[in-house]
Amino acid sequence: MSLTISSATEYVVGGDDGWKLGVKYDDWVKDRQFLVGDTLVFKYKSGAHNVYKVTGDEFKSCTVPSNNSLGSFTGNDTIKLATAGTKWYICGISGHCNGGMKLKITVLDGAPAPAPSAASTLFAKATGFHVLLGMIFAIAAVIMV
Ligand SMILES: [Cu+2]
Repeated sequence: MSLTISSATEYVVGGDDGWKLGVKYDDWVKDRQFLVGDTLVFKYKSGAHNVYKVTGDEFKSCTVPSNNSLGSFTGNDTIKLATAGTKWYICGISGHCNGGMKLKITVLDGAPAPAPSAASTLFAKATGFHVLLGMIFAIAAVIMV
């Protein structure tokens, strides 16, 4: 069991482009880090596309599995990344996977160590300064009495 502090992220696959032909999904994946607990959302015009979770071999050969492992195709298909490892998704419409509608991501286990935020560092400094200020006033008060 690992304790996850950060909240889960929801990724709309392809960003504003969504799930369609003509999007370079490798480029979209490059700058993102996927963690267990995050969610993928495939957005597309219902009926125009679909989403299948596939194996690495099926991904390479663009083979559409006979079962739909993602449930219904609504055009707003949400997938929770439940386990770490490499995940492959393709569009099952004929020719679309070969046309580029294929997504490969690596899901990492757990959250990265949270870096101390600038705000909390500032707060620590401010607190230290106030303690110092308080001591000066306390000393001044003693002298004045
Ligand atoms: Cu498609």
